[in-house]
Amino acid sequence: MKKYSQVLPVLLLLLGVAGFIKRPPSTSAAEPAASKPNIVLIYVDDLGYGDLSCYGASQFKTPNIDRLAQRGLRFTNAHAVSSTCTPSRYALMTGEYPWRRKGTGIATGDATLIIPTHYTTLPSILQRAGYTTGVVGKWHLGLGPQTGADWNADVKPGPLEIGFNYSFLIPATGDRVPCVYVENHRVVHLDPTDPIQVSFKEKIGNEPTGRENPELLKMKPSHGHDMTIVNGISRIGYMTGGKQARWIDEDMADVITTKAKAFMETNRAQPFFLYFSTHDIHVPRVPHSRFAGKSGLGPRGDVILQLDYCVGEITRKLDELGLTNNTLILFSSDNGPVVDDGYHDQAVERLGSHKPAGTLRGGKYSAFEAGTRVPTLACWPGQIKPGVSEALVSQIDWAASLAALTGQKLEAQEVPDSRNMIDTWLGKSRQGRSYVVEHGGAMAIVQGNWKYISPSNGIKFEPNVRIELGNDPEPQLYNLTDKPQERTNRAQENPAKVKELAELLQAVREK
Ligand code: NG6
Ligand code: CA
Repeated sequence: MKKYSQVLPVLLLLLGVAGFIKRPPSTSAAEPAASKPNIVLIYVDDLGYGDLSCYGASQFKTPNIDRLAQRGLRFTNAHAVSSTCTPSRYALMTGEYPWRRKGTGIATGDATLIIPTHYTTLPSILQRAGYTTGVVGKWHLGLGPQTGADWNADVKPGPLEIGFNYSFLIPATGDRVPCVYVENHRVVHLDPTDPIQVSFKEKIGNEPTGRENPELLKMKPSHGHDMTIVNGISRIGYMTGGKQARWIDEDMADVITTKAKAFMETNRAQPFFLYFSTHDIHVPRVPHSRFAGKSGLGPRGDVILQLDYCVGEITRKLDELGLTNNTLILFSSDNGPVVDDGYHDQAVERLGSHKPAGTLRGGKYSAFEAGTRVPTLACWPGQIKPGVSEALVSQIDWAASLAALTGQKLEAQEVPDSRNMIDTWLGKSRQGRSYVVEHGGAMAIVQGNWKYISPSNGIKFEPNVRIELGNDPEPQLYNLTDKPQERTNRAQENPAKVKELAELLQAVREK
């Protein structure tokens, strides 16, 4: 053994001299231009176009996120695939439009895995490229087989069956039971003598609910969210058991950020992909006491500050590990903003002059621009030139773009709606997509300055959340250069454009 260790350095030296020691990837003609930076995707929940100081918010500051914007590329016309969570995330993972597949609407807390396990996914492509892949945070894509997840045994299939090597999950959203973390296949801190049961159909067990025992609540629901009470907050759905495993909302941001940092530390020596999916700024908005009351806008503003802190923790960890220059950070949101999303949390009363959607019309759930146009940043020091990109881009393209970045060839059926736009994401090109499909209640398509929203009989205004949904039985055509935007319907004066965009949308839908 000793002899071997003496010989080894000499051998390595000789090999090195001979040029056999592995070099960083070069871009010479002989070698493909693929590179394998770490990829950290920070995916925020319900963050609106106007919710960050780098996108014009002036009532509070988001310095850590702003720093990503200053050091990277800030997109002004980047879109989530849908204006709600599950369909956007489905598209992000599969590179397939969610409206092509049934069952991809907002998932309940007991939904089974909605991504077929034989699909090629964004994480499985990166695994193919040699990455270790991890998801930490909100999942909301269902867990378990068609017969339903068993929360007291192995909770699978889930992320580990569709391309992740590690997972630490909030199974659905914070406002849905079961209110427990799932690490890889297991509920964390589960006591087998106190098994978990979940129902979204009827009350089970005899625990208090928001409807029956409002006096027990520290935050009352404004609509829905009146079932089992966990940590003083009533949720969507009923659960019993798992008392020891239940999360404390105030600690959630710290818990998942700690897990995310640990994942990066553990995998520092090889390329990793971290999908860090924050619970903030979704309801229930329950900041840690460090942030409570700090924004002046009530809990909604406070959890934006908390989110900003978490982003700072991630970037500080990358600095500490010496990985900053070798890491591509993508930052975006799954859909646009909502102020009252079901709890009396002072979001409406304390909003003041803050504009969660900036100047855009609509919000979460909407086919208007604020539904899907979201803050989006790409930061990779030394590789991405800082600046602003007005290119029309969509998260649907992340799968194929990251495949291209990491040198992975794709078959036609893999991530079928995703296109390689890596040069645009890295700022080498300002050329955007020729069109982007937006999926609110109604379907819409943007091409150049024009936006068409297909006729829809849905309600125009959702009073609970106070959002204009973009539905109209008549076709809508907007010139996006009009100010204010999406106010003047130009369909009647421009029937040719309506026809052209309606046909384009139809062609995409039928593809
Ligand atoms: C809605 C919930 C809302 C939120 C949303 C999903 C009610 C009344 N409203 O049904 O609070 O949970 O679903 O949000 O229950 S998302 O960002 O995950 O899509
Ligand atoms: Ca969301």
